[in-house]
Amino acid sequence: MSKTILILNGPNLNMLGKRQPEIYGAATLGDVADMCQAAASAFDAEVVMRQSNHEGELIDWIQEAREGADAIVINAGAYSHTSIAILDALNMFHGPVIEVHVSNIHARETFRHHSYISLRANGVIVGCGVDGYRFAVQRAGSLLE
Ligand code: CA2
Repeated sequence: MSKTILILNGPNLNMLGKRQPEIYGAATLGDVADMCQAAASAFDAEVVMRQSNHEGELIDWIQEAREGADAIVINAGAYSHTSIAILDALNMFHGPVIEVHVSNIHARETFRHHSYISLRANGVIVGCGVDGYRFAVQRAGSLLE
């Protein structure tokens, strides 16, 4: 049966491809969705791409994923560094969780070096640009096989 990979994006990631291309590149979130769907098709999975600037909405989607998704790829943006609530929600999800950061958070300000999401993540991909989303989808697919 076909698998569903939920790709969640946190605050400001709707600006991908529209601002600060020197840090985040030129691809939009729509481009990322297309790239990820192409990668997921190789193992008969579909991706569902979501973005929210609101912590509670991200938590609602993670809770819903308990019924509707097999794996989660998440770039929680700045909430990665602050949100115990998103970590708690991810801890209630049973499938693979892969964390992505477009930029290399370890080469940036010290407040970006720690991620609460990493405590739950089965894998973490940082600093690979938007290709990191594709790598994350491929890893989620491998873990689901
Ligand atoms: O590198 C990443 O993917 C981040 O999760 C991006 C977050 C940042 O707070 C994290 O520390 C690292 C910021 C997202 C802002 O996204 C933008 C994209 C394009 C233009 C402006 C902002």
